[in-house]
Amino acid sequence: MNLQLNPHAKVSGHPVDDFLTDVLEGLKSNPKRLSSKYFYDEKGDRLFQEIMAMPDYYLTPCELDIFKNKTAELAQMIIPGNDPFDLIELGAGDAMKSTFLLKYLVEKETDFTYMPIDISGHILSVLHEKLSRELPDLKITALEGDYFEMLQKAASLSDRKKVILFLGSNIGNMSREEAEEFSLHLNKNLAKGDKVLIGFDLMKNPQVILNAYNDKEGITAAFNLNLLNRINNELDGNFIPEQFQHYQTYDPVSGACRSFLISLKDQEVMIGNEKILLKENEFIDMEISQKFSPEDISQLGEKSGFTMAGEIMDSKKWFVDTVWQV
Ligand code: AVJ
Repeated sequence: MNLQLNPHAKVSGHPVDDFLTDVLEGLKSNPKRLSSKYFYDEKGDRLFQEIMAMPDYYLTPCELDIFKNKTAELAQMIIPGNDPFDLIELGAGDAMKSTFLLKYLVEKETDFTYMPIDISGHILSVLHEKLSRELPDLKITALEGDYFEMLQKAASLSDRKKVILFLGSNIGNMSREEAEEFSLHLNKNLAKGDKVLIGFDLMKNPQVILNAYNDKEGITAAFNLNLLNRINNELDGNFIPEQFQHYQTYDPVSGACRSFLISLKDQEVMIGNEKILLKENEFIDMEISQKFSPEDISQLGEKSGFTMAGEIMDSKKWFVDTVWQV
C-alpha cells in the first residue's frame, strides 16, 4: 500500500529513486500525469505560501476563522475525556491554524503533548523554536517523517489517547480511492476513543472554487510549472516550462477541481536517458483538489469505521472541520 498520499508526507526509502520512478511512470502513462505530492520543494513551499496569501484562495482564511473564532467549541469536540492525550498533527508545517488551539488548551491547563509530524525537518525546528517561545508550557515532541511511520512511533512513545489533526483539505489531493485507503489505515492505526479532526473544503459556487485555483497573477500556474523545474534540477530533465500552459477546471457534478499542464507544441523531453514525447495540446494531469458534499464526508467516515463526533464550519459555511471517533 502506498502511504505517501500527501504532499507533505515523507518519501521513504530512496527519495530520489521514488521520485524518478513516479515521474517516469506518470509520463509514460496515457494520459500523462505527475503527482502534486512533489510540488513542495523549497520553491514550491514558497509558492504555496504565496497562494495562501492570495485574496481568492479562501481555504486558509476559512479554516483560520474556525481555529481563531470557534476555538472553545473545537476544543470541546476533540478533547478525549479527562485523560492526558497526544495531539498529533499530520503535515504540521508552520502550524499557523493549530497554534490558536494549542494556546487555548495550554491556557485551560489541559494535559496533552503536541506532536507535529512533517517531512521537513527544517520546518519542524522552526516550529519547535516558535512554539517554545510563544507557549513555554507546551509539551512538544516533533516527529520528522512519513505519516504512518511516525504515527506508529507516536504510539510506541506513549499509550495515551490520541487526537489526530489533518487540516487544510489536504485530503482533497487524494483520489476518492486514496482518501478511503488513507482513512481506513488511519482508523486501523488508532484505538477506541481516539479522534481525528479532518479539514474538508466544501462544494460551493463553482466560480468561487475555480477562482481560487485560477489566479490571474499566475501563482498557481507557477506552482504547477515548478514541478517541471524540479524534475530538471533533481532528475536531470530538460523541460522548457515556457512551452507548457496551466489549465484549471472545476466540475460541479463530481466536485473535482483539477489542474493540467498543456503542451504548446510537439516536443521531446529528456529525463536522464529517458525520452518523453509530447504532442501539441497533449495534457499532463497534475493535481486534484477535491471538493466535498456533506454526504461525501459522512460516507467516507462510515466506510472507514469511524463514528461522527462533531463538525464546525466557518461563518461562510465554505469549509468544515469534521471530528471522527474510533
Ligand atoms: C495544500 C492541498 C490544500 O489543493 O487547495 C493550492 C494545494 N494547489 N492551490 C489545495 C493547492 C493549488 C492545496 N492543498
